[in-house]
Amino acid sequence: MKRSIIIEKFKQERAFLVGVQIAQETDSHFQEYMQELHQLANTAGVKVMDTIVQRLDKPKTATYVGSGKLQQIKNKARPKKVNTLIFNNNLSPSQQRNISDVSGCNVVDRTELILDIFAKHARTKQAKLQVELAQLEYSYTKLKNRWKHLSRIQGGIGFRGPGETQIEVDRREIQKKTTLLKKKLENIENITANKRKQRQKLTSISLVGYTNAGKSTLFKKLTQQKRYVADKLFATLDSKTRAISTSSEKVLLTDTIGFIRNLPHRLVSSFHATLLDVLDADLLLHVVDVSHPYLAEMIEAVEKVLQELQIGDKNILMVFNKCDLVGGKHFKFQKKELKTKYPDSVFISARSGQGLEQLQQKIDYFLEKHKLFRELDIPIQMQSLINFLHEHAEVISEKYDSEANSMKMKVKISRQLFPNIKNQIENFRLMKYINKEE
Ligand SMILES: Nc1nc2c(ncn2[C@@H]2O[C@H](COP(=O)(O)OP(=O)(O)OP(=O)(O)O)[C@@H](O)[C@H]2O)c(=O)[nH]1
Ligand SMILES: [Mg+2]
Repeated sequence: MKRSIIIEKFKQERAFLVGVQIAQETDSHFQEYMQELHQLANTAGVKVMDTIVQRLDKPKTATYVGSGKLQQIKNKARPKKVNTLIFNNNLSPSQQRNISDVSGCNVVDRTELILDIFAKHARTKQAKLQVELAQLEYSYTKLKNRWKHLSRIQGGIGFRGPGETQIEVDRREIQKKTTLLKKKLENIENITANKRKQRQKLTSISLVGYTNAGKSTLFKKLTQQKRYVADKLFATLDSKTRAISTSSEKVLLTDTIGFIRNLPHRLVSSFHATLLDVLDADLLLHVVDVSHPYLAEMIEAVEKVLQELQIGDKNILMVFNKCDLVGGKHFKFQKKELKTKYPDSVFISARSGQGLEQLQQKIDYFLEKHKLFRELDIPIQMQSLINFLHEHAEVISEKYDSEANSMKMKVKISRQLFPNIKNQIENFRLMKYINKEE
């Protein structure tokens, strides 16, 4: 008995991918989207037994695919021992229930599949809470009328992970739980915000981009740090920050979660805390897989999330990655077009190292452009601040003023650093003045 339960648990889920190609969608675009769904299913550990597609003017309201097609799916599923149907779009609760009733299979939509991957890949407490919140938010909107369906099908994609125990409680319970989770996340956010504040003294750069673009590979190359890299979607959920040295100063580099097309707006907000690192950065490196046939769409998806986070106007450097995979006349033409559209872009291969020097030069150039020339008069007692400036700014000249007992320094310093330094000096002077008065 016990053994059979264990076997059941480790038995791989077998699924059909189901897609509706609507009238205005081209074949190649549809196929690419289905391929991405296939990759998502693989990442979730599901064995894809077949892909079933139907052309329609628009999806059917009741069952998404036509009723004849659904019967066909049912007939095919049984002999292949398929227990799950994964759809290329998001489904309404009633569609999900109807399809499940007819087919007898577990029905999963694209967002649920993505959330399942999130649940599997979440490592830190914060990421786990964020996934749980995202699952709750998504199930909340879909919960109505799902009881029958849920009581019959247990486990499987969409019901795994931290969210599963909450699925069967009622809406109010879910709301209560959501509020609690948000509070817990807020607490963690406060702690990370404090850490961030401490780090704020340094200029920071964040890697953003579509999932699988090569952000972690580039992070690894630039920091020489170990980082999980995989040909999987959403390999990275937790952000990671490390210091790197540029030609003139130390800066912080952060690797972040990847983005994907058509994610419900609310899910982005569940990952707000993780994305704060992105919000905070002085420069974003937008990593793009240049070998992807629909890279313009990937770029657009990332830009859309950045806009949702209201950081569309940040300094962004486009980094076209995986150049080792492309070549020939067509690429030459494409490169020219991209260069015209994004004059501030670099072409690299994070894997082979090609173009990394040019990327570093661009980063240096950006940092230089955003520096200020300032003259500072620093009380000699603030030796640690003087040392700090030697490490993190370019000291052009320094002269000891014996009368004022201070160091007169001419520095070239980053815009981020300067207000903090100025404050420190002013506070020191103020405290000295107050102490004197007393
Ligand atoms: N050929 C080639 N493959 C690359 C290059 N950079 C990354 N890859 C591969 O692309 C896949 C994804 O790389 P990651 O660095 O994990 O991508 P990511 O953007 O961090 O992905 P997520 O964390 O899932 O969002 C891996 O199989 C890498 O080995 C490159 O320059 N050339
Ligand atoms: Mg990654």
